[in-house]
Amino acid sequence: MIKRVHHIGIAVNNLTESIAVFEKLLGIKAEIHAAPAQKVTEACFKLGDEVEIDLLEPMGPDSTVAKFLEKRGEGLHHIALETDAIDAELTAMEGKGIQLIDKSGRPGVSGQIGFLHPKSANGVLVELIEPREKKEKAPGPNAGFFNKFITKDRE
Ligand code: CMX
Repeated sequence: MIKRVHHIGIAVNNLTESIAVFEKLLGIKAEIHAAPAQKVTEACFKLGDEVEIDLLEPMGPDSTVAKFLEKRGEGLHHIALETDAIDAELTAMEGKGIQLIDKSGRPGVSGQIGFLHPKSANGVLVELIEPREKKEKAPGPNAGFFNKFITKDRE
């Protein structure tokens, strides 16, 4: 089951410059993680307990994010949706005719991740994520802002 929007990924050319922009915009500090398996450095802004905004800077020219920046410039790169069973969710998506990039979950910064092809989601790259730390606590101050875009009875 898709539970909520986990994070929004934004591709940037210069992480240091973009961190300054988003710190001003959001009024919070970023946590910085290297994600060599995804070939990106990420700056994560945690909005309450609910949603993260992740800035992504490619580690080198062979990164998929570098290719994206070259072709389309800075901007929205992907939306990550949380599930509690990544492999089952990917299999279910494939069964519904959605084109997968990853057939099963692989390790990401915050948990197991798998991508759906943007061709199957109106041009938006969708990541599924099964977080390492599962959140069962009460909603934070931003609860409901992004989640209103998710249909509650989706499976
Ligand atoms: N959002 C929307 N469309 C995208 C896209 C994105 N992020 N990335 C590529 N595309 C589009 C391209 O514009 C292109 O469209 P057209 O055919 O209309 O020109 C099409 O997808 C194919 O793109 P491409 O440049 O030829 O690149 P590839 O086919 O080699 O790869 C994709 C595209 C999506 C399969 C690849 O980027 C991928 O596997 N992405 C998932 C992994 C990833 O992006 N990891 C970084 C995130 C790190 C993290 O947060 O952990």
